[in-house]
Amino acid sequence: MQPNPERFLADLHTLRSFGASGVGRGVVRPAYSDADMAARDWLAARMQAAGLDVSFDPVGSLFGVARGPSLLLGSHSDSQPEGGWLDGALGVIAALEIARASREAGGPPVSVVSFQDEEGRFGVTTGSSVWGGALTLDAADALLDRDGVTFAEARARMGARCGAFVDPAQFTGFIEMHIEQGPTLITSGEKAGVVSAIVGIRDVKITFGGQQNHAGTTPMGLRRDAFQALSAFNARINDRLRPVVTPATVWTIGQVALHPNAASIVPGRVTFSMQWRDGDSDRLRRMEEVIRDTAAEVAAEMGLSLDYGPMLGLEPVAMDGRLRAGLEAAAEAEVPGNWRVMPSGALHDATNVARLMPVAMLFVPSIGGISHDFAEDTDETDLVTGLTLLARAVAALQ
Ligand code: HGY
Ligand code: MN
Ligand code: MN
Repeated sequence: MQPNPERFLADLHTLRSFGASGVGRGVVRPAYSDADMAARDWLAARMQAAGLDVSFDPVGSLFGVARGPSLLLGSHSDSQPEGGWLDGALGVIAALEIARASREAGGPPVSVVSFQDEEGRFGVTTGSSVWGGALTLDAADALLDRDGVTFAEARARMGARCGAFVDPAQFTGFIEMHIEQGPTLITSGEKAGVVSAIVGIRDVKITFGGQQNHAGTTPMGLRRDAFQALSAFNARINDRLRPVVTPATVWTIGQVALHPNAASIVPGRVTFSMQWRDGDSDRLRRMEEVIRDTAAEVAAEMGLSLDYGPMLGLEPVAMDGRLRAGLEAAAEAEVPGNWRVMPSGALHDATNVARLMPVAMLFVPSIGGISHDFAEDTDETDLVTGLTLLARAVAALQ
């Protein structure tokens, strides 16, 4: 099988044009946006031209299926609100190119997927969570984005495109190629990472309710200020998580809505996201205890109400031994001594697909270790090395 680097890079750049931010190679292509749906329609046409049987499932995940039992390759084509051109897109276009190259070579059959809402406009890897069974469609439909739009309303935008769920039994395994999105490979100078396991995640919305009031007349001692509560909570959890975590554990308050968000008003309410990730489910649980206890303590001390929303979560997942060994052998053949086995700190659709079939993942370096930012990039030579490595692995694994 001979993947075509020019055709691969040309398609990757065309996909980038859907929702191009105008800043570097950035994209703004959140799930179900006009840019996302236009990109999916273009991808569907490319899959059809590659001889694949194309369909959208009920949530808008796009499948191009080869005849007979096949390996499934792919990732996602939606982006963060400010995203890069490669996060997800790389895995989808590499899959498309390998499916084409494989067909031209007379086999093995390779199928392609672009999952919907991996970036969690509504949840955490929503499209593959539904396909994999971690989330029911009814539960997904009730999820809200940050503007209060439901998942049901958003997926209705895909209209008549959507059909039935694709039967996972026809796939022998799933391999997702992705940029690393962190500093490890770019720092070591290695060209590939074969993933050992993907971390687990917990994600919850917390609300402190205080008393909105006049910022000039309300004495400091009488305030019930929601921002002060968030500030105290953040300082305390950073302190209290220290005995529980390892250097690999991460936590983030990334989204904050302060009400009414005005300079002369003591804020009456704050709702914020609290997310934490680790490779050990028990540590995730112990972190949750610290987070819940600290939120309750701050609310009680400062006289605020506390609402602890529903928690979304995915468990850590180990990669399949056979598929991983296939990637490792291909890595050693393509870039001898210049690759490593490593965990993934980012979430990926592979986590959910692991409930259905064996999964594995391949990383290529990220320049500056930057992702979820318009500045995300990878040297195109490294992209092609990853493509070639993946094609070698796929040919050997069938
Ligand atoms: O947040 C993540 O890890 C992924 O990019 N969805
Ligand atoms: Mn991704
Ligand atoms: Mn991402």
